[in-house]
Amino acid sequence: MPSLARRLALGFALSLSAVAAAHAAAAPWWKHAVIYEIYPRSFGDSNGDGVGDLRGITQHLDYLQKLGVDAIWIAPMYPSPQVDFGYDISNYEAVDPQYGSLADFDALLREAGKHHIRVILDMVLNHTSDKHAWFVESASSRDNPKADWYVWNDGIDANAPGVTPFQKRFEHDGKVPPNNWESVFGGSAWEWVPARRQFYYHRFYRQQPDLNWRNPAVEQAMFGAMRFWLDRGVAGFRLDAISTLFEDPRLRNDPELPGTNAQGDPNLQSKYSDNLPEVHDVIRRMRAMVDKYPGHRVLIGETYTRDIADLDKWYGGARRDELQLPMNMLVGFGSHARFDAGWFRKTLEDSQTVPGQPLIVFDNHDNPRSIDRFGDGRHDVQRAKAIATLLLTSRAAALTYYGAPLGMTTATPTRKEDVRDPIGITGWPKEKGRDGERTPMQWTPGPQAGFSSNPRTWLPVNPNHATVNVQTELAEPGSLLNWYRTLIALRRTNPALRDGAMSFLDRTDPDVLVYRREAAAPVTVLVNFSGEPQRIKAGIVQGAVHTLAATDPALAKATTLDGATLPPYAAWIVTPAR
Ligand SMILES: *[C@@H]1O[C@H](CO)[C@@H](O)[C@H](O)[C@H]1NC(C)=O
Ligand SMILES: CC(=O)N[C@H]1CO[C@H](CO)[C@@H](O)[C@@H]1O
Repeated sequence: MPSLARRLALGFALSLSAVAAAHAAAAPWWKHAVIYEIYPRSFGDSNGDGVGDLRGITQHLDYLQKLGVDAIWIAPMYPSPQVDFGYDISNYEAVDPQYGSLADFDALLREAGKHHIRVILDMVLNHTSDKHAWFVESASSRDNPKADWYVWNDGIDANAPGVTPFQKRFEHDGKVPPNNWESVFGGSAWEWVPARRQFYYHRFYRQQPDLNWRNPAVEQAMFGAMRFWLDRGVAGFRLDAISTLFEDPRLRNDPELPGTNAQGDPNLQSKYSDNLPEVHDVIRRMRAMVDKYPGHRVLIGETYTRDIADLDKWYGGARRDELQLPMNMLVGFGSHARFDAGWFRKTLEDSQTVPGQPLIVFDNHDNPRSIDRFGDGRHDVQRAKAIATLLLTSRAAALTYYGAPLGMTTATPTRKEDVRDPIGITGWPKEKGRDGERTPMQWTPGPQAGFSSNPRTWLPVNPNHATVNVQTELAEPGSLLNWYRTLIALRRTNPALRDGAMSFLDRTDPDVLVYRREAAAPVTVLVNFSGEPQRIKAGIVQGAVHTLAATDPALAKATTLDGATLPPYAAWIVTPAR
């Protein structure tokens, strides 16, 4: 029979764990999530046409569950003329027939639920396709019901003072575009429509007219499209190009910078066409709309920002009433990003200063794969393990991209005739496009890497699938894929890795990054970025340690850090031995 003191202590311990359980139940799922981006053309081809589809995703849910992902984000699979591979949408409330049907989508959602995987959709708000019924109507005259749904402008007289030679290149009927704004994909951002004798604005391709978000009807229509998918059960949205929703109402010229871009146009600073404050009002209303749904639906933003202070705004600052997870693109894509302990110490430490949960990103469908950006050509897989360690043991939600956990590499086309990405066709050879990071998923060493039964896949399968593939790597204990699985399993269960504050130890070491995640049983993460001889400094973790994970199995035998050496590029995760 336990003593009174013991019973009290027991009761106290019980109520503490009840509090912890209640807290865990209250913590929204996305806070600790591993989110996996799927490029639907390239993940799994169920019908043998050489292009991936929704059923191809459903067929591979077992793998995603085994990897440990909490949610998949599917890049646009809506009907689209595919001028920009799905980022030009002609109907927001349907599935493109080449990817399947709405019934296939509902089946995917259902099956994903059985695998404890949530589904997040891409929402492209900056523009529609020029084939969308809204634009067709808007472009037909100046006085139709949707006349004001896009950004229309009369242009200015071609001989007006201040008109630049660049503007003159786009003259129609004596009129030129109202300013010097450029399309991201080359040329003027203004396109002439004879039926209206006006220009419309398009930040991206001319087939992607920008919506006029100053018109409340546009917001209502877009929110309606989002509700269409929320009602079906999606867990949230990744908002594409969110910083570009609004343009300067006075349409001032963007300042010119020296030199020209890949398309041969003058370099500009997007001062008046990007990051305008009005976008935050829309996001606050969107968040309120999404919050009406149960189950912690999430808004994730594609937020390329200059610095961490800029990122703060996307959370809604201290109010935190905008995006739950604006992407931190600075750690992985900052202009000085390199495989260097000092770089990651600085940017990961910065990442901890935002008002909400950070979301770290190293890979996506728009950039060469991180294994190539951070590799040196000889230790790429070792370095990729170091990057995976930072991604999955930082205090952050983690975003990964199909193929990254395998170490799939960027396979950029070498001949112009092989390019599929329009930006690579117009920008060749300076800009070769984004096909390299979009090649078919590598499932097996067999034909077409198990992606498709069709030898003609929409992009060629990377020949390295002979060794870089799911089947082979699952069977190899030391593979990159199994390192991802180890880390994901660890971050799911370890309280320090889930919620512990992140503090950086030994802030001056140029080669070794060491940080601690605080908790009753803290976790220390050490990553060796170098080949320079140097030992772990004494006293970083005192006393005996227990290894939670290590890229080099020999490290797991060590019982103390004192005197231990990390092999080149090794990662070691320890906790005090009990
Ligand atoms: C990091 O790796 C190098 C070998 O490349 C080794 O000489 C050095 O001692 C290691 N650093 C630590 C702190 O273990
Ligand atoms: C930042 C950015 O370019 N985001 C997206 C907005 O739309 C274009 C054109 O469709 C996409 O290619 C981009 O990914």
